Amino acid sequence: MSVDEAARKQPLTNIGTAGHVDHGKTTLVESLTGIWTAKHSEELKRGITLKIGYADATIYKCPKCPPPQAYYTNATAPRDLRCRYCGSPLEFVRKVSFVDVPGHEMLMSVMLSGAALMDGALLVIDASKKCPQPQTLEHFKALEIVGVRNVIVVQNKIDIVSKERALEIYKKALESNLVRGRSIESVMAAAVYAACRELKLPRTLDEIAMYTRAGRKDVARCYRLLLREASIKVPLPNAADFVPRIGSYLRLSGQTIKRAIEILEQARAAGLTAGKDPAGLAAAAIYIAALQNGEIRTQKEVARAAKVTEVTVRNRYKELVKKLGLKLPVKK
Ligand SMILES: Nc1nc2c(ncn2[C@@H]2O[C@H](COP(=O)(O)OP(=O)(O)OP(=O)(O)O)[C@@H](O)[C@H]2O)c(=O)[nH]1
Ligand SMILES: [Mg+2]
Ligand SMILES: [Zn+2]
Repeated sequence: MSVDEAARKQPLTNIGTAGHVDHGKTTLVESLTGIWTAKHSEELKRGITLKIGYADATIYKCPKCPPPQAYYTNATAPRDLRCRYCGSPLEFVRKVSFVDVPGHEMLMSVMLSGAALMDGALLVIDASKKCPQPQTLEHFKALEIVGVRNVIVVQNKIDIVSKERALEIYKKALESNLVRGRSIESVMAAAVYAACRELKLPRTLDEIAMYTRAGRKDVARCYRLLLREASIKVPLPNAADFVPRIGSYLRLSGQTIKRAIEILEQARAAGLTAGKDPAGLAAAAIYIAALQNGEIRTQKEVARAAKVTEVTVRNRYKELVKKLGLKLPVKK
């Protein structure tokens, strides 16, 4: 590497975070850099940021695609550094450092010392809360006073604005006496699952059950009751809806994601998908597509990304390969 090139690969810009406590600043930095900046034991225990955190990210750009899809970071780009949409090799843009500050009102002084280092900032706003929250305003003013002029407002948690819908479904469950004799948690989880299904958000029952003390079985039972007793209608889940999320978690190329959707389409036409868990099917299709495109991921990795068991991936995979007569590269 030449001296010029080495210098170019150093981060020259500090991008800060700002915004009310718990709105998702550290989470945003993690999704851009792959690094969870809150490392102190007290922070991990309490789940809030107490000190300034740092993480670097490299920004890449596809020379052919239009923005914003042209942009990637080292944490979001496919491993082969080719564009997910068109396959072009990505070009290095620059390296930046993120300066992640706490949002808690007691820690305003820490936020201010962080702000002194910022060239620009991301003001994070939680879409599910009323806006503006006190520290949203306070941080915004602080940035202004310190002279940070380049501020981008980022709205996140847009995936949970359907909370209202989940509550409505829960209310319906209450009215139809469904809650009697059942844990409130499993009924609530079933309502959240129903809301996700309505909105076509690919979340599995297992994923949702994970957040409750109720088991998957309980939640599943409540969900079925909910559909029947409270006559809630939800569209059937589609395996293809799960593919982009699993694929991006595994950092697969766009080509592989496209291929996986093709395989699922073939499977559907051949009548192999009815009654099968869509996340498991999507995982198997991704596993096959990745093998075919030489982007090897293990069954374990794929199972983890899809939040299904390895046995499910293996069974669905064997079935798809056999019944669709798919060709796989021979192991060397
Ligand atoms: N559903 C959902 N949850 C999110 C999102 N972003 C963050 N969260 C959750 O919100 C909570 C707080 O996230 P953090 O990233 O710790 O928030 P923060 O702004 O860094 O908090 P402080 O540093 O303590 O001010 C965590 O439980 C996150 O998992 C999102 O886009 N959607
Ligand atoms: Mg934080
Ligand atoms: Zn591209």
